[in-house]
Amino acid sequence: PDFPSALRRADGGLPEGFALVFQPIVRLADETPVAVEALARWTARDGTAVSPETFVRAAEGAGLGAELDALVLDLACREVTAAGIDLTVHVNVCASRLGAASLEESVGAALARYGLPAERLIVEITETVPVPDLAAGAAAIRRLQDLGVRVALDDFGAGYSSLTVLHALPVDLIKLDRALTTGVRPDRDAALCRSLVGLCADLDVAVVAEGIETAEQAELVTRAGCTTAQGYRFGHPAALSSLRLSTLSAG
Ligand code: G
Ligand code: G
Ligand code: NA
Ligand code: MN
Repeated sequence: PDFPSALRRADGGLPEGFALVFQPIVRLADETPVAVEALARWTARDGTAVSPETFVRAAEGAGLGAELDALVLDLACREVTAAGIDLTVHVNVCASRLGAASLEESVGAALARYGLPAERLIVEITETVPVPDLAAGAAAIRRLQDLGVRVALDDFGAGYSSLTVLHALPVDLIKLDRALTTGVRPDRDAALCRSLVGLCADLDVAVVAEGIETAEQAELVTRAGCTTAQGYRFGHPAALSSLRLSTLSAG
């Protein structure tokens, strides 16, 4: 399964076997969807479903990170505008791509091409590698914000995503990693979530709790002060057309 070749062959078009699925992000109070996260999927010619970790890394390794970002941004903006509904869309971008001029260009191009208002797009920075230079990363985030889009820190509290990063990067939103919301250590989960929600409120940073699968987990993060969440309890990643779009509203 060779994703870089498929991406190269596609030459700006859609690589064979490539698609986006979308997962709802809901307001906890009434479980109304307020946004969707676009998640890339690729099925190789031999029928193998290759995980995004694998094919995103392969694209980056082949020097095609910019092409992949452009593809995902274009397709996500195209699909949400075609759905004709006022909803916010989240798109994942690797931390290593933050600061690339091509990222800002691709964001601007996708918004302009489909007439999607910038406030409807949130760029999630996924730290599979640490942000190489925090000062440069902060400047890059400000340039994205100057375009009118919001920037989120994905998987906060796991991996490289630390308080130092939150200190340095002027993000609009953090996504609390599911390691903190499992409920396996309910007292610790609740204390950490409550503190992080309070901290983020002081910083004027929004919070989405990730990985909510059960009513107990939803209750735990709600009691800890989270107002929005994502997870299998509210919906699995699926084709945008199969989500209950009539219930989606801007958020
Ligand atoms: O959808 P799933 O849980 O399999 O995603 C696994 C990982 O791949 C997640 O960390 C997610 O952020 C990442 N991912 C999914 N789609 C994309 C994408 O379009 N671009 C990047 N850079 N990462 C993605
Ligand atoms: O790292 P990021 O948050 O972008 O990853 C999104 C990934 O998390 C997607 O691949 C999605 O399939 C997965 N995911 C979404 N909701 C849940 C959940 O409730 N439980 C688990 N285990 N994974 C989830
Ligand atoms: Na991620
Ligand atoms: Mn994400």
